[in-house]
Amino acid sequence: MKKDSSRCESTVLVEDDRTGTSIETLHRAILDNLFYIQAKFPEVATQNDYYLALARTIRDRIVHRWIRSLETIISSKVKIVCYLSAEYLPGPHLANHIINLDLYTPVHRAIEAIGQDLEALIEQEEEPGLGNGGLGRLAACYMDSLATMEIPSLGFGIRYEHGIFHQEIRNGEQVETTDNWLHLGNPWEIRRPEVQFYVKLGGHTEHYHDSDGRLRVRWIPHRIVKGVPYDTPISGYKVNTCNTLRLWKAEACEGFDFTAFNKGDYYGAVDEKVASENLTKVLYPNDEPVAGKRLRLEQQYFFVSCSLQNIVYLHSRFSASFDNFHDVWAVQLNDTHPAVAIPELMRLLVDEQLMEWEKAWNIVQKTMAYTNHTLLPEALEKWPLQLFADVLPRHIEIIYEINQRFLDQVGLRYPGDDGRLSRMSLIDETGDKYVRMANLACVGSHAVNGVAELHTELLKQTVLRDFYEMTPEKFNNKTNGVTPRRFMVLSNPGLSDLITERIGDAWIKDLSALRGIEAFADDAKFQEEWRRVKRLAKQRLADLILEKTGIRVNVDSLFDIQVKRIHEYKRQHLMVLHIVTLYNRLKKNPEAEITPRTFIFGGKAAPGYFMAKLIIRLIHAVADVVNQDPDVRDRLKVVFLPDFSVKIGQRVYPGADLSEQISTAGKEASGTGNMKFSMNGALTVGTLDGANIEIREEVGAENFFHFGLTAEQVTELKASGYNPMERYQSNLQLKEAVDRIASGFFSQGNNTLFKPLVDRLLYHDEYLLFADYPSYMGCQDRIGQTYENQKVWTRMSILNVARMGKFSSDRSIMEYCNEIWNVKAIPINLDGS
Ligand code: F58
Repeated sequence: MKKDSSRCESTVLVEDDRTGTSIETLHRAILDNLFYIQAKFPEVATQNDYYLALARTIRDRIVHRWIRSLETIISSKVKIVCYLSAEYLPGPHLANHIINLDLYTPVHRAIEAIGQDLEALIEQEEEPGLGNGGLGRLAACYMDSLATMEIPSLGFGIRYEHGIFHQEIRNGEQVETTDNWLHLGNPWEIRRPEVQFYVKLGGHTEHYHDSDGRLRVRWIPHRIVKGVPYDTPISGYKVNTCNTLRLWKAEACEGFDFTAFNKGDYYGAVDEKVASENLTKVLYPNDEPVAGKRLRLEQQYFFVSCSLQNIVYLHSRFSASFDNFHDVWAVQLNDTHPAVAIPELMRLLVDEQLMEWEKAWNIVQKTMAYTNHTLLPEALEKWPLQLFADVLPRHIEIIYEINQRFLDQVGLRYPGDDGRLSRMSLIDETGDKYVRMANLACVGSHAVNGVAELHTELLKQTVLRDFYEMTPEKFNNKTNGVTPRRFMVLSNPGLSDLITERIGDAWIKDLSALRGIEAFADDAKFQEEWRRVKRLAKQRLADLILEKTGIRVNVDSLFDIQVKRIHEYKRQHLMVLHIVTLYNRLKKNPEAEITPRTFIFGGKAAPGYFMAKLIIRLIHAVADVVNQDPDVRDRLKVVFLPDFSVKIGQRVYPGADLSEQISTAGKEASGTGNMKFSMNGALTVGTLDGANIEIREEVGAENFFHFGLTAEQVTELKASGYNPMERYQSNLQLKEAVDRIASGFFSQGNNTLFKPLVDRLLYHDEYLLFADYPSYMGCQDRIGQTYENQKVWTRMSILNVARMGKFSSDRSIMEYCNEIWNVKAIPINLDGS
């Protein structure tokens, strides 16, 4: 509050236009921003103008918290978490900040008074698609929890100008179009051109002795790129903490190369600018191996170097010496994409701070921790040695030195074990030479974690086995979690209000409190309310489906949903086999008793992943036939929701009855969609894979539809010689489903279109769809029957939500804080004390 000077005699207290939260002040501030920031007046303002004016109004109410949080971090000498991730998928910010500030009602009223609709303005925001899938979304959930739990932290990443491509469907096929998320302006970020770091690339090194006789290394780069940070506030839920997500943009060091310009070579002069800015132009969309992509390596190094230079600069400003660096900074590597942080911090400490190697290495190891997100060997990053050396000539020397010292230790520990030396080396020399990023990350970190119990166990037994045997104390599990703020409060207000009416709102920050609703699992009134809420969410999803696909669905049918990246190991095509099996049953006997179902798919395929794109094609082909066939009588509907995103997810999870989590056991590291569905009252049909196992443990086996081989059985079956053709021959339903696809029935008689997919299954079936098919069908039949009994189903749904406490990202972050980072919360005081 401040005194209104214009009415000084009466000393009336009025709210500040930038911080006040009454309806009147918000109303005034929004119109003010429309006028002064957008330079628009109501008669000509677009919906986007109103969105931007509102976003600025909300941002103003965050800034105080944001600045105080930064001041506190700097002044109070507490340990700070730095989360390094090449990807973030935060979803739209506006509604999240509004609920975090507890301003929903006054903002709603203020917007109403202006004659606008808050939901429509929220919808207007284009989300930053700065990630591919689960890994990027996890980073965003963790940033949310860090802020809500008042942990001083900084997220570092890349400000891609073009995020993940948009997916359009043309004639049943995925077509990629460029994302342009910044085109209407981004009100959340603040560019800080005064903070800039220079990143060297390419060139060579020179070794020399300085005037003190010390051996030094000079890196003479081929080029230098400037990194400029863009800061985005990450507010916590109903706390003063507001952390920073700092994303780096690459720019040319100088606007022009004046030598080239003076020679009249204007285009040559601009070339360098273009080349530099290319570094952060676009997110790599591939789920495929990225080895060989120079620009990708440059991107990784660019953001890592900017971030570490930034940290080192802050350290040098606010700490007396570098000896305690690891007591001030905890750096978490989100997969191996930022693993070049290990040699980079060595370079900064040894080459630039002139620290002794051993001392620097000790600090680096104590600072860094590494999270692994995949067991798929083809997804483990390795860089061709020559490429790596070309881009990072100094880092390859540092890696050699680390490797030599490390392999000496391995040799001492396991004398004569050459196989082990070769497997553990940071350099793969078994054929073409590569730098192995996972090995580097293990060696340079004090902690290595997987993202679900099974995943961590498998890491220890398979891809990282040698490292586990040598340093078991480094290995630990941190089961993933998701934020209940975005995935319950924000996306499912109906369910959240119903829960809060019964047990209060403490669950929003302590998800284990959801247990309180168990008591109402059989309460007829509560059950009825629960079904009403679910039906409304299904209606909202049905509206979205109609808008995006033109397909009308029956909200009383069972909504059976699989949304995630399209990948063979995730087995979207197993769900298709179920659909075709049901279709075949109806074709044989149109009167067959079946539970009406709406099958909903969503997810992007990597542009270069042929088989994933063919799966999308197949889903559309099946949908076209099944949705039109009069024999089906609308009992089955198949829908593909295009361009799946965080925003669409928020509409999908609340509307699901059944969540499909059907990866081949041992392949999905954790999964996080499984958690989002279950928190919103969907029941899961799933394999014993990733976090499914822990979800089942929590909700109770009787409230989870499990099927399929275990990870162990998968390994055994493969070892004993799996023959998919045999399975096909011996199961009539399976054979008929496969034959129907192969025959061209779904592709206007074209029997070659799906041949690659069918042949893959018949002759390889790497992901064991045919082996799991009978058990999946049996399970789905039980699911259909259970759904017929709405009382039983609702009880199971309530119990699923009640028992999801473990899967809040707050729990995961608490474990990271206590067991890896050793950091503590510090509440932020707004009055500066
Ligand atoms: C995912 N990985 C895991 N990678 O597949 C999923 O099980 C897990 O729940 C999630 O991480 C969070 O731990 C994932 O999303 C990527 O998107 C990579 C991005 C870079 C290229 C290779 C894929």
